[in-house]
Amino acid sequence: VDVEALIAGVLAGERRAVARAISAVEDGAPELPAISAGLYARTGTAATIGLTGAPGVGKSTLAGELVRAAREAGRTVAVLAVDPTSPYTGGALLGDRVRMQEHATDEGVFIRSMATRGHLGGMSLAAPEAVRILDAAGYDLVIVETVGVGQAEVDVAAATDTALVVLAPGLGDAVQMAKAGILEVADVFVVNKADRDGANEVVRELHQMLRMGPPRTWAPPVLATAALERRGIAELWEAVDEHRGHLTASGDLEGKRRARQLREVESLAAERFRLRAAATLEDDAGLLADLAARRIDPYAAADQLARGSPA
Ligand SMILES: Nc1nc2c(ncn2[C@@H]2O[C@H](COP(=O)(O)OP(=O)(O)O)[C@@H](O)[C@H]2O)c(=O)[nH]1
Ligand SMILES: [Mg+2]
Repeated sequence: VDVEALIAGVLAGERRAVARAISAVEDGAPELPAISAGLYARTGTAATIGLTGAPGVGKSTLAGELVRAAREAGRTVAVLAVDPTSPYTGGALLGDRVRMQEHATDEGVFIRSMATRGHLGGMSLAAPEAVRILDAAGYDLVIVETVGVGQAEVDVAAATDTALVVLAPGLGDAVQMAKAGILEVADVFVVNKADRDGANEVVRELHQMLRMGPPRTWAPPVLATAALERRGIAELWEAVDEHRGHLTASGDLEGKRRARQLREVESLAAERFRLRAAATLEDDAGLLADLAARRIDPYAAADQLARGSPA
């Protein structure tokens, strides 16, 4: 792989280069550190939006509508549909492509599914790297859609500037969301399928849960949408804009990004250390023998390994 050409291609916004770079992230390819090094200085300008919620609530449909809103506002946009639990981009994600097909010929739109094939840090590390590639490629807006509401999905949503949590009548109730820790990371709540019975109850339930939670500097609004009928989309777009305005004005955007960088470097370093410690331990016949003979205990052995690693 010609990494220099790949980096230049991404920076020039060439779709094939962007697609190849994201594949390198999925695979945890050996050239990934070099790609990251070549792009990082050119990132940080895209706005990022996360879409999380139970399967079937309408995330992909909403993503398609947000793409339309972004294009109408004259902004370019990328959609990254991620499945943190699967090494394959499964049926749900392929369905997403079909749903967003009307944008397929628009040069200002890039749509891509992503799975975790070989990236050692899993999706919570792979997704932010893929987002940075899209950022470096010049997309004004990056929308990240996850397939469900597990811990990995919460992590991915928390790694965007504005996290949208989507519910729908009969799907993924608020109590379930609270258990998954998703309420805390939500910046905007979307109750989709407002054309169906029960949407008002979901809205009410959410307001109730929010009242019970701790006070926050940003009170997440609860919006009702009917994505299929394109109802409530303008209001949603406005709420996203407002949240971004709040982030910028309050300094929370800087804080959020700093916290994210810290977590990411910490995770990457921990992953490297874990691999190195495992390899060292396997090679250290003496230490293993001491452990087996009970001459050293696991805590002391771990300390020894930790001290032995260069910082
Ligand atoms: N009635 C109704 N159906 C919707 C609405 N939005 C999406 N759907 C449908 O719900 C199904 C799941 O939508 P999808 O966007 O794939 O959900 P995802 O799994 O969260 O990405 C599809 O059949 C959509 O057409 C809506 O506002 N009202
Ligand atoms: Mg979807």
